[in-house]
Amino acid sequence: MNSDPNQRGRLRKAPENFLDQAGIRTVFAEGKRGRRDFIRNAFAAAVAGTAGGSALAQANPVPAEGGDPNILTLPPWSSTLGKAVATDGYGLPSKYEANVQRRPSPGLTQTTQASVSFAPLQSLFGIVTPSGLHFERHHQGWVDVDPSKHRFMINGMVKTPMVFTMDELMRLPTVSRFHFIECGANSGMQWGNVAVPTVQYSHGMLSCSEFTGVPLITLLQMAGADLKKGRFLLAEGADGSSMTRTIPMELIESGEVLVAFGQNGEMLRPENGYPLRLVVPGVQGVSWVKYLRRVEVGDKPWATKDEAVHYIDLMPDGQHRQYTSIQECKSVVTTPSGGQVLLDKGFYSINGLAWSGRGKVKRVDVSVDGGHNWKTARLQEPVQSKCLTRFSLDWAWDGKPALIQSRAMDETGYVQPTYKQLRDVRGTRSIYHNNAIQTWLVQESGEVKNVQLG
Ligand SMILES: Nc1nc2c(c(=O)[nH]1)N[C@H]1C(S)=C(S)[C@@H](COP(=O)(O)O)O[C@H]1N2
Ligand SMILES: [Mo]
Repeated sequence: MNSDPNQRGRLRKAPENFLDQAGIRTVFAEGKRGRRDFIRNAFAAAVAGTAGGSALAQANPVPAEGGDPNILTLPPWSSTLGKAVATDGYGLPSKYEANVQRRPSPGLTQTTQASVSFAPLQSLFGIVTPSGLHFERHHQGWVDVDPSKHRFMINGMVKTPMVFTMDELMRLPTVSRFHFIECGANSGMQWGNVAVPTVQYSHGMLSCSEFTGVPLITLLQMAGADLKKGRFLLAEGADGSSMTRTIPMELIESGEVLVAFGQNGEMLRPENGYPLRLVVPGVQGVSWVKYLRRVEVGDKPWATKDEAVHYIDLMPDGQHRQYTSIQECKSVVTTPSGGQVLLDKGFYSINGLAWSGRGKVKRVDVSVDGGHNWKTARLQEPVQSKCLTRFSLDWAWDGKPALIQSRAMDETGYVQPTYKQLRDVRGTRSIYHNNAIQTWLVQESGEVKNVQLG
């Protein structure tokens, strides 16, 4: 084992646990160039503090003497009575925001039952995805579960099999935590070098909410689960998809896995699993079983259809990698991004999202020249574990073509790979777990396009 602590951090050995059963965790060496970048980046970060000010000086508001009629004349809403309180009782966004919607991808076959719609990442601020814009992925359509009839059962290697009503569950002590959920197939179309037009379609199977629920370990203890022998848990949903996934017990013992009913301060939305879903922080979306009705404690993985046939990674040697559930460190610039147009030269706040299924985001670097030079971005506080983190960098656009990228690093020292690094290990025939660095080309016209660099 290498004794250089930096080297050790970057070339982390695959931990010998269930999630990495195949023993082929994708780990990327930064190599010598990376180390130099590291030093250069530290320098760039120091400069960015001062350089930021000069970029901002190029921001371009219209001077007040311009006599903008929108400031000189009172609009009707300033000189009339407002509307009475909303009578429908549940607030809606302004009608001027009607184009901010989740959308099914034009490139994917949609049937009424098996479908996906993507969150509009280009339109969101901060880290929370409003519940009505949360991406949706259903293997057999979403269902409208009656909470008074919904039951949650614990069986398998337990002393006392138990069945809970929603009322019984909701009386227990709860926790509320912010976590991202990302479908393992997010960015999947880009394996084949398909230039998906917008960040909504390239990265929008990603959302982040405050989830409220009971730690699953509490419920397992109530049922007297045999945690010595029962090292695995099967989670099952109540919809027609027979969604079943194996969860390793060490994740549950960490206390992070929740049996959740709350999302952003209210009950889960039907599309997101109302009235109960599993929250498995850091793990790909498919394991976050919705309409959760049963968990079973067992002593080996189940190899169900959704972990033996689907959600496996086809490697270059023709073998399949199984149980690669953790969503590795990834980031994407959401502004500017594909389909947007920069109207003028001058100041822009490049910003985007970074996340890691292994903990906190430690740092994000941004490049405007396709990865030759990097500057360290600001991270918006609080930076939370297995949660989206918003980053930003001040930028003055000179009107010339620019290649915008972000590269995230998590607290384990893992660095988000380039497409070349990713393909060297994973080949080109995968569907899942594409966490490569995204590139947006800003053209002289100001139009922003998705391009793929090695
Ligand atoms: N019961 C059930 N749970 C499910 C699914 C499903 O179809 N049925 N889809 C899974 C997949 S593939 C993903 S990515 C996430 C999506 O969660 P969301 O629709 O709340 O975004 O739910 C998972 N849980
Ligand atoms: Mo998924």
